[in-house]
Amino acid sequence: MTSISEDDVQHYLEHGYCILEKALTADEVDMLHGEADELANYVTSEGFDLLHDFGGILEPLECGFLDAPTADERDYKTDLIAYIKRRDSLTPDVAQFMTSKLARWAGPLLYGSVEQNSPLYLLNEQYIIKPPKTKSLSTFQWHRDSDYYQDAKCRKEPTIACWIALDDVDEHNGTLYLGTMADKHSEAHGHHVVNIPAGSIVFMNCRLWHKSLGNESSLFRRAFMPQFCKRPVIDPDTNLPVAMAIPFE
Ligand SMILES: O=C(O)CCC(=O)C(=O)O
Repeated sequence: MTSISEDDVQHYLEHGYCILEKALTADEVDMLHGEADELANYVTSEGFDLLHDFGGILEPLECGFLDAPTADERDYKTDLIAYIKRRDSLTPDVAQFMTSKLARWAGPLLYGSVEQNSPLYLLNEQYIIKPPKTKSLSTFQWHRDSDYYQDAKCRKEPTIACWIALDDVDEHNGTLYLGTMADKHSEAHGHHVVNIPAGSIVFMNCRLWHKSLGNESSLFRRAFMPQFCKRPVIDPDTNLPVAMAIPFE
């Protein structure tokens, strides 16, 4: 299995990102690619427009595909066993992939050390799907993931996004541009254009400026992006986790 090296950790600390090319097996890519299509087909068949109604973002456990949680799945946002039960009812083996492999790559990067990788919590998981021929509609402007939080304390909490390409990506079909960790974004700082095959992962610090292009190709572009944190990120208004807080290790 691919592992995180000291060089990967150093690159992540210095640049706010690192890329593991072809980290997933073909079966893992097929599994996630299939789940992305199943969810996209579901919302479309229910009369929704993927971009207009969902901004191209589908959260597997929240997009309406699953029925309400059963009694023993009710705590699925904070309890690992309940989460796995609910996750497996959608696609068996995705939870296993995330707990056994993905978390082992994300942990050392989030902690900045190949020695330390826990505690680790799953914060969120989402598919980002760009339909064909949506060049001007499926762009993401320059942003940092931490900016999505209203609360200043939440914004300071270090989190890591694991952006997994499920199709080969390039400038034609809506790839990522990776900027810097500077306080303010400036085109003058330069950017890295991500050109990677399906099954590769871009790990991003929540303070990294990034954007993505629209998809001008004739095929769908799919990515799967779980995010991890060191401790639950709590909404001060509700005293509940902002999304999920599932202890993985
Ligand atoms: O998948 C993409 O095109 C970009 C996603 C992104 O930047 C994000 O969700 O923060």
